Amino acid sequence: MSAALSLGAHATEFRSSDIHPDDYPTVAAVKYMGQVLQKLTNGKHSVAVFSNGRLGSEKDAIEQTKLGAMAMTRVNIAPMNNICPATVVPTMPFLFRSKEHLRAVLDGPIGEEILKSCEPQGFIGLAFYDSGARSVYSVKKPIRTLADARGMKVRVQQSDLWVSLLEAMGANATPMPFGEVYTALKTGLVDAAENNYPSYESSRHFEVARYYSKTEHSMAPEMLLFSKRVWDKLSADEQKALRQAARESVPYMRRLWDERDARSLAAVKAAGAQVVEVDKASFQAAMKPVYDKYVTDPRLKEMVKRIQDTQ
Ligand code: BDP
Repeated sequence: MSAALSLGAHATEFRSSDIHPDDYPTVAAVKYMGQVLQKLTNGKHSVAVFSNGRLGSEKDAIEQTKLGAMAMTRVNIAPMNNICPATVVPTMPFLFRSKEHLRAVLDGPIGEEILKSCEPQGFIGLAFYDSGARSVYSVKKPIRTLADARGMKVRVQQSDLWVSLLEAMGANATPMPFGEVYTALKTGLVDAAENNYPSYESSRHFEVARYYSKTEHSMAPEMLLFSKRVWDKLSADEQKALRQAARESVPYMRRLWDERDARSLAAVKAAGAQVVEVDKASFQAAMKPVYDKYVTDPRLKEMVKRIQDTQ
């Protein structure tokens, strides 16, 4: 399969992948982006979203996008951490004070800078999407303090930074693709995982891991990436239309996100999941080694400072 399906004389359909189901805000946002693109290009270009991980894990999708076998992919920022150094910054634990803080930073010059920094690696960063705050959820016992996390086997995304982050909590981090987590929780391969409410709900992880402990340790956002190989073959007008369509999909996604976040929380609670308050300060205090290891480059240090200074 090629990245873009030719639809006659000039029209193309760009293929994009997502591990989430069709009704998830990220999938809906990329579909919306496709509709805007179609309007902007008078029907010449469109987007086909392959949801539910039909085109593979996020790591695979990133590889396919880099090669130009796929035009686009929507992934969490985590699997980009090992590829594009500046992406570690918005992943850092307890960096953002709130959703509003995160949005203000990603909408501004810092967001632009991070998206642009992925270009040398073969990716045109089109947009950031919301992903809420991630918290740890466990099968056997709730986590209330840092001591409770000690020795727990916790699934993390495929990123060295994420391994370090959970190790800083005293846990044993096990990286694996999202699609394998339900079974891993069920069979006891891991004791816990971590995610936002919508993913905890849509993946049905809440059925197995009933204790959702509000660590809110990272607000690692989602990214929409376009293949530079495919991009370089497009005209300046086409590139402009793609950027505009992606930009317009951001507020649309945020509306869906806010709504879904609340709905997912209500749904997991109704299904018997226990949302547990934690001693957040103990977790926050344990994160210094993660900053010491991943934010060493002076430019990244400065970026962290600029984020903290953003109102
Ligand atoms: C979800 C992200 C998705 C990641 C997943 C994960 O939306 O992109 O693949 O977490 O934990 O929140 O792997």
